[in-house]
Amino acid sequence: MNIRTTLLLPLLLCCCLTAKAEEGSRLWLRQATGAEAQVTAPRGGATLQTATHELREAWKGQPITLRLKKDKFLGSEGFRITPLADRLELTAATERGLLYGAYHLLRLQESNGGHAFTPQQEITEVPAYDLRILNHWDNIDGTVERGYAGSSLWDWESLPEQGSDRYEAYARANASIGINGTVLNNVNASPRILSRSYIEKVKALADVFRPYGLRVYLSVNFASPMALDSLPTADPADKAVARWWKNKVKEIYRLIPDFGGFLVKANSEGQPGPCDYGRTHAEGANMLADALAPHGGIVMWRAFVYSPGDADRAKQAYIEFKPLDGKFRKNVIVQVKNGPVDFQPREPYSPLFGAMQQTPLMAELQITQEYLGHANHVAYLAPMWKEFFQYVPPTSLRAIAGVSNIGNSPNWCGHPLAQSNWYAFGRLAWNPALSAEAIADEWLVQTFRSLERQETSGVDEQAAYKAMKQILMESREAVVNYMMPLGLHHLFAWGHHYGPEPWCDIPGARPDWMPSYYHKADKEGIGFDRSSRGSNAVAQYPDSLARLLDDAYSCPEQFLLWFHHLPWNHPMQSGNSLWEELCRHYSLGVREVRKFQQLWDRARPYIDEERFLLVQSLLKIQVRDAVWWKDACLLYFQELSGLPFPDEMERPIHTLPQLKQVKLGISNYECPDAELLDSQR
Ligand code: BDP
Repeated sequence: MNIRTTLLLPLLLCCCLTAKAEEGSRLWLRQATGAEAQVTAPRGGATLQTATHELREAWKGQPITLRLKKDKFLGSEGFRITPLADRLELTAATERGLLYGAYHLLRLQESNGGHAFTPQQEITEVPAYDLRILNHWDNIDGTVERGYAGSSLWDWESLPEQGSDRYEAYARANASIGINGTVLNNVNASPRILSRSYIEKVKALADVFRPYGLRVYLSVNFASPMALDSLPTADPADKAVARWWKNKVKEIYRLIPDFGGFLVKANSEGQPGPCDYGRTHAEGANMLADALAPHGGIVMWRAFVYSPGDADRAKQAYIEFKPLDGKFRKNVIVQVKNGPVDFQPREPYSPLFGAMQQTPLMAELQITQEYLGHANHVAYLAPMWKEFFQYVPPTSLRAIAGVSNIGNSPNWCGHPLAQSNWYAFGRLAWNPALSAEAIADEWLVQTFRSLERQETSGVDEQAAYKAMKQILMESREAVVNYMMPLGLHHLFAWGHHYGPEPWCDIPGARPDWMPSYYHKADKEGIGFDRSSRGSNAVAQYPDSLARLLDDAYSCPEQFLLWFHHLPWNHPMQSGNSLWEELCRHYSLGVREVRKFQQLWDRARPYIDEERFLLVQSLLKIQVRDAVWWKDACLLYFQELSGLPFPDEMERPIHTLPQLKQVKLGISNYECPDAELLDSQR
């Protein structure tokens, strides 16, 4: 062997072992095509053709027969897979059911390492909710509110004339995980979305999405009649206003016969609404519901309301909406954020769930990581959503919405691992009983399985998957630890909600937008007293839970400072004081992310270099940010507590004055890149 081959050999070996570079655009749908499977299907529409096509292209197992068969149990979207002696039978009552069944089979095949397999038993799947919907906070100027993955997918300028491959790829990805609705535009809605020219653009998208069972919905601005047609009022009790909405709805349905309906943010954060005219949320919602009802459309009316009054912000939605229970039309669903404040890394559930027995409710979850490190930090959110379901039984909900994390970035979500949250949202909306672990397993193998290597069961490779799964499973808790443990919330910097600013105090700004409103830290202690001695928010929860939360010694420690203001020396279950325990959590958060770096490196030989390196570099940012969070919060709180850091705690590497100077000049809430952050430090 000469010197050149000796040098080249490791390089060649390395090239063979490393998977081809991938930018992540294929999401979890990377299966090989050209399988030419034997698929028999009746004649049908575009949805059935899509199902047949997907199976023909990728299914490697025995022949399949697709059958449409009335079946009450399966409803309009369920399916059944029956193994017969010589083939599989996939039955459903509708073409959509068959499409979901086809994707289910392909998912099982991929989970089997991409090898042909035969289900041993009959499989029956029926979605838990009829409405599994993404909310895009996309503006018509192409920006995305709280979006961290580039600009909007919708190129409004070039629609309706021009399409994009991405529109179909988007619909297909959603169908593959059972998402069947999409609200295209921001809840802070421009009235222009209802102008004739925009409805035509929306129609063009609806036409692309339809074969994939994906319906379109729009967010509407309650004052649209005034903005678009100069009506003098938007009062829901005004006949001309109601007529305007009826006509507008007719206009939409003429172009989009299966249009889903409206999502409305009203009288919230400056948006117009019925309360501007002394009417209730129910009166506003019902007026729109009456316009939509003849066409089968629905209204999703958001309960995200709060004003800078005296009442604790966490109590306000309940105070305003509970008295309206039973007053909404049948085709109204009240959409409630999972927690009572606003998508914090950890919140208790919103007490509105369970409080409105006569009103259909849907949960609004946030997939985009507005408060969990944007697209820079890994935070797999399925464990957070499962935590929510522990308190709010899935059966008590009518539907599920998720605020999308999708943009026009090549890998759709910015962070390669953030795709798992889009995926997990869809899977949980279909079946909330699935475990976060099982979803992580499914997603990881479909997303990272080497397409070149045939065998996937090597011991080392399994260890790599285990490492990646550990990152996912521990990531959300790590974020909670380094950002706001023990029930702390809203310590974010003004505006962008990325970095820490527990000291933030902008003269004249709304107090309920300031961190000090939430942490209430002073010389004596820290936390928001929502017990019966404080704002009494606990009383909005069912009695037995309220009693548990009311007592600082029985309140789960993960919610402690959400419900209690406690002295720094309050004894914790661990035997530590509250101050020591806070220090311990912040340090733990930093250590956990450092561990993610090591775990990630284990996956290197088994995944492609492009995604590997991107995640590796993002983890560096995450570690830096975790240290930033820890130092900022602990140095600031230490100034108040006057207590020393526990011996074993890793010492800060910043000073408080340094950190107070960090100002991320983030326009449109884009996350900073490492250089910007560094130059800001
Ligand atoms: C907050 C966001 C804001 C949204 C608002 C909402 O900061 O951008 O408009 O929620 O949900 O989380 O309406």
